Amino acid sequence: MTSPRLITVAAAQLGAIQLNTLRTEVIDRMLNLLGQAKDLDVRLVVFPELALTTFFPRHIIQDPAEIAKYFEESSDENPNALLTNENTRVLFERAKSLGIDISFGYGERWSDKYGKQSHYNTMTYYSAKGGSILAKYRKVHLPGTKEPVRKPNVAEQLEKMFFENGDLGFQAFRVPHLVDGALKANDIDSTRPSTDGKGDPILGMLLCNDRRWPEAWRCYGLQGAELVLQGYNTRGYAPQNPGTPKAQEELAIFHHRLSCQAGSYQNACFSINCGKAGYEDGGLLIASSIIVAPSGKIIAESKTSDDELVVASIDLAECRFNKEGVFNFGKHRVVEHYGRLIEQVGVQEIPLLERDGQ
Ligand code: ING
Repeated sequence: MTSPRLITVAAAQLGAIQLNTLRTEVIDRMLNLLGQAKDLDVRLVVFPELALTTFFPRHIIQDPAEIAKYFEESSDENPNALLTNENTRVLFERAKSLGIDISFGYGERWSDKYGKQSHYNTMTYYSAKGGSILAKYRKVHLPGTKEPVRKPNVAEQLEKMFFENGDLGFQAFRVPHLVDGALKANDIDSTRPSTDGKGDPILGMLLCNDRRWPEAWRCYGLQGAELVLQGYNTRGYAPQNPGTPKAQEELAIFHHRLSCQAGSYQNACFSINCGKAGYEDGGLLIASSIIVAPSGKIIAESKTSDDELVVASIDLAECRFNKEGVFNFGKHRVVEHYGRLIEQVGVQEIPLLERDGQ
């Protein structure tokens, strides 16, 4: 018998943001979506990857002052500067006053204690009740090229130029105040055989390209994740790719759904997958923000390519069925045969066959 762990959640899809769109304008749009969420009793709102700006890695930008415009500062001395930064503080203040947890992606410029600066494609999780940032994720799987391709009819994807690889791994975290009756550490006693699935919800974060990699989902699955939050900016068309614009967009949406549905199913978790959509600086981004159940089924999906709140009431207890069944990792994983997964990076084709008759 599992008691319900109910929570109403939302993906706050954003329509396009142009290069010259002011941060204040974007944040007003985000506040508007938060207001809509409040009216629907939503407790957690997820915004896209790089939610505050255009998807700037499609541009070749080399002037450091220009690059700086797309990043939020934080440092070893002030790791939670995001809470008080001029640009972003209003988002957190509103989330707190509405009692809604928020998670969103942003460009992070981090200064370590020696003053060395690093740039990351980052996602934050803010707890409204606690009034604090609970977790930070830095994108691990950066797609694209480190150098611009600089060819006519080639859409640039320069995340490897703008960002360093995330250095925080896939660390799941528990979020208090989201479900009623969650067990706490000091509730453990010998009469209770297992607290699995009974504590505060276990969450993880992914950014865009990460969702295509089963290893990333599995790292969260192995920590008991019940809900994965994922923000994306996925182009629907690139002139260098095969197929008509329409066929390319359909395929991009197919791969997006396939990845999110497989990740959720194979790790028996819900996922909230939130995109930036529409024509941004002339490039098409797919919409299809989706909330996925542990069955792998899509339970809510955006209908437009604009700012749109996609809402679902979910019961995290539904994760138990597959976590205790087909994907009970403790019972069914066979790790002695998985060594290759971490010993090897690229493909090593097996040997060629001998020619016939020799
Ligand atoms: N963007 C893309 C994404 O994974 C991409 C890049 C598109 C990679 C299509 C592979 C195929 O959706 C981001 N922002 O990671």
